[in-house]
Amino acid sequence: MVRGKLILIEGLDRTGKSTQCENVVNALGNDAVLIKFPDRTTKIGQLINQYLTDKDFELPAQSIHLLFSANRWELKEEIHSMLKAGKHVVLDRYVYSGVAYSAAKGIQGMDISWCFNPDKGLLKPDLTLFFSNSSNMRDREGFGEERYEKVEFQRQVRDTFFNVFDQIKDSNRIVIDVSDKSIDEVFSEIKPLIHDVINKELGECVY
Ligand code: Z5A
Ligand code: MG
Repeated sequence: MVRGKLILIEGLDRTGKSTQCENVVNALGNDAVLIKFPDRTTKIGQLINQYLTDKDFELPAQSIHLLFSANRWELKEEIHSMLKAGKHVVLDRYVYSGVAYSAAKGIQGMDISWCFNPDKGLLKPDLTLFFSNSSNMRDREGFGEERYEKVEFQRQVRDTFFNVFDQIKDSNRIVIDVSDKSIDEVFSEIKPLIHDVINKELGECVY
């Protein structure tokens, strides 16, 4: 059995990650499964959801950071089993979001290295597509509804993502500039990259 590939779409808020994850999974049909982080359906995911949507539900930054990571660990074995069974797993956000959103808060001691530690040992994607933009995504539907959706914080997150990429080396990561591109244009750009990775023979990797 040839193992499936782990494909991650990461990026800034409202850059169209979920839209393109769905496009990819639809294009791959029965061979692919979509997993979105945070997975708000688990016990830990429900706490994360409450934190993101209820401004009166406060948690220390360290606690919510560890919950996001714990949410990825909850699904590690399930993802591993699907890959071993030959399914491609498409991830909508993962470790890089975990590190960047927490480190961007600028809390003493919560630097990139501290934030990355709890994710060490998780499966590393075979391909990471990072959606970047130069234009403002705040006009896209839904922006501003959740805790982190503030223009100034998003600017800090953007800078932090690139600092994270300097510190966590990953030769399987490709930055896609989605500014002023339609949904179809972005999909046309990523389709050949997905096609390439699923046809490669690759060993399994962990962070
Ligand atoms: N977070 C964290 O802190 N730590 C972690 O470990 C993880 C996450 C995993 C919730 O994430 C928050 O959790 C997030 C990071 C933090 N906070 N912020 N900010 P989420 O993934 O659940 O967030 P979301 O609600 O799904 O939003 P999103 O992911 O940022 O949006 P998106 O997936 O990138 O965009 P979309 O839903 O595909 O598209 C948004 C709208 O734009 C929609 O109406 C589309 O039809 C439209 N769209 C999409 N593409 C285009 C193009 N190309 N042109 C025009 N319009 C488009
Ligand atoms: Mg999304």
